[in-house]
Amino acid sequence: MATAQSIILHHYPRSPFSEKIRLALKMKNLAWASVEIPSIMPKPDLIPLTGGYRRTPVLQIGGDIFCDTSLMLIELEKRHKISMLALPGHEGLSSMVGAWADYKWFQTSVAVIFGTIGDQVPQEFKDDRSKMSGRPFNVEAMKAAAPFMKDQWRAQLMWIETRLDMGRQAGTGDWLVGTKPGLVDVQAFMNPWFVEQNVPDFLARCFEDAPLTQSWYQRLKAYAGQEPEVLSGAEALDIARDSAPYLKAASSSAELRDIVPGSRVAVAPDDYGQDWVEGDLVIANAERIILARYDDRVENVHVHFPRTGYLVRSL
Ligand SMILES: N[C@@H](CCC(=O)N[C@@H](CS)C(=O)NCC(=O)O)C(=O)O
Repeated sequence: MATAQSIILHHYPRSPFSEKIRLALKMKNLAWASVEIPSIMPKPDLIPLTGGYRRTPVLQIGGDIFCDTSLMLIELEKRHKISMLALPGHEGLSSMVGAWADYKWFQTSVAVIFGTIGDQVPQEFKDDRSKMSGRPFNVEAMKAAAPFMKDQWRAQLMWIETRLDMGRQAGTGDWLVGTKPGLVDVQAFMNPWFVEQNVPDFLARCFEDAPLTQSWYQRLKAYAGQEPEVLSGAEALDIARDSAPYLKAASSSAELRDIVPGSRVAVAPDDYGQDWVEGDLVIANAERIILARYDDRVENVHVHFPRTGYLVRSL
């Protein structure tokens, strides 16, 4: 039975960013609960938790809501040290690799996938993504760009192959950093997974030139982990309502900006889906910003955002 301490992931099966977190949960062998959310708006059981953030996934632990996979990985490591993924050599580097995988490489994956199977995408999905990005979801343009994007995609996959090859030659292990898999591997896993789900032949073709990456990918995919407990959106909202956010001392002492605990601020992603979440500042530092929010359905919650990739403004 899920409780205020449970890890609750709000996600949908085909979401690549969610797969990153599902992989980390499997590698850490953690118990978790799963709430399936829609892949397009509206998301009536998610928005009361986040205050407007609509991206996927969202992680909930009681009355604490974590937006963005980069922060979720940090939080899971903080709360559950075993099995450790923030291994020596992975700190900092995993965020750098994540920033590449989440933006540049991910955009290339999107172009390859929708340039190949764009005709099969339902109109509602295209309309939703056009609205979210502010750009038309143009299948014809994506089809025309697909051959160029496939070159770009494979070139990035080959960075992984190079890294693994160097490790093998130096005898330092067959993971991206050393002899055990950690956060850097988790960050790099998402794009091959996303491509495999949608254009498996293309991934297989790329693996012909990247046998070490294929083996690395299969070893990561083999983690079984625990079956999640399935929760409804309403059950997750009840858990948020019945639990208090984790108590933390308010602080913004290291801020570059004039924002102090208790002041009204708004936060939004800096790329697309720029829905501003408003709240009272609890903590702001170089790693994260925490907003206290009240919503009739969930009462008091704390919403956590990473600083990188998120805009903050005073209200
Ligand atoms: N920086 C975010 C990106 C998340 C993201 O873009 N997720 C995609 C799906 S995998 C998304 O939100 N799509 C729109 C949606 O699901 O509503 C993160 O790391 O969590």
